[in-house]
Amino acid sequence: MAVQWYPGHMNKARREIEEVMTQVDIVIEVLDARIPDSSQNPMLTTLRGDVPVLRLLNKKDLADRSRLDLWLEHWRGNERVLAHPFSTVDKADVAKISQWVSQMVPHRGTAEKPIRAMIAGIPNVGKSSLMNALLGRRVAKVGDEPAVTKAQQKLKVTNGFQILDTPGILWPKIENPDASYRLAVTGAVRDTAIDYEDVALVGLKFFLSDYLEALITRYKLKDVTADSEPYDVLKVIGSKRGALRSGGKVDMHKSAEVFLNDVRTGAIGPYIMETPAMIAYEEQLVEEAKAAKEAKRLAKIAAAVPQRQQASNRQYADRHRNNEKDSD
Ligand SMILES: Nc1nc2c(ncn2[C@@H]2O[C@H](COP(=O)(O)OP(=O)(O)OP(=O)(O)O)[C@@H](O)[C@H]2O)c(=O)[nH]1
Ligand SMILES: [Mg+2]
Repeated sequence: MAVQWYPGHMNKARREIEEVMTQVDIVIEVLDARIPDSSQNPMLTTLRGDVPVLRLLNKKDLADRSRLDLWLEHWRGNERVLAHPFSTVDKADVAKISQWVSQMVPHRGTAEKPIRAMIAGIPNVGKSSLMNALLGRRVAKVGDEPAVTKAQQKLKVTNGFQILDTPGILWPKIENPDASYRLAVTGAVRDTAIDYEDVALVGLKFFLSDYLEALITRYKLKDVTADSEPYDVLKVIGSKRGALRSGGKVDMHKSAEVFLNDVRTGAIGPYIMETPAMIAYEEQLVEEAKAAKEAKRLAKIAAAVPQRQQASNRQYADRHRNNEKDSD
């Protein structure tokens, strides 16, 4: 699946972040609480070096609290990582940020030595909403468009706490195809090459296995179990919600739109698409696939050696014959 991040974009973002990292004391990494792993940027950890990170699991209003706790537990113990469930519309959460950053950067926080923070995250996680909420005014445009790059300036949150005026926009994980689908289901990445209907079917398969009751309740489904075919269920949802073509047949594309819209706005109920155990398993599969590919490449080289040897033997024999002819 092609999530549209071009090498040029990545290199530019990487250079910018590398440069900025020398001027900041803490990174505020905004994640989508519904995909705590897939909404991370794999490069950020490397670029960050020793700079501590405050991970805000944003959109907690859409997330399932019990799975959120698994992630908090998973990250606990890393002294350079502090993670909290978060919502940019929860005033109490926004008010706690100063305290959280002070906890991570205790040696700064005065007017002379303010804590300098950078907000970073993949598209659509809520970086602009966070900046606006922190400053109590509209400094960044909320929506789908990436921020316009301009000269970096610091904005004052309090006397001892500053944030950079442009958040670092990073690319999501794209190595794992399952992660790409989850980014598409939650709406973190909208313009993908994959078919809308496919995204809806992946989402539906997930709700059937992990949140069956919520799904049944939302659409008043009958005779649907975890083993039901997602395609059949999507058809039922479409017919119930009036996603019909002229003639009364279910329009599967419209059904997919209806369903995905419900998933993205949280109308089915709070959910989280990944757990630490599941990610560990997927990472293992990705590693195995990489290892298998490498083994295949090496086998091909090994197989090519005898061929090369044979070819050089033939060349040698030909040369030998020609030499014999010449000396005749
Ligand atoms: N449900 C919910 N939605 C939120 C929350 N915070 C932000 N959003 C929504 O998420 C969407 C994206 O928010 P932005 O602040 O524009 O995200 P961004 O990270 O700046 O996006 P880019 O500039 O594209 O990188 C908007 O529709 C926000 O209203 C939250 O806590 N809960
Ligand atoms: Mg933004």
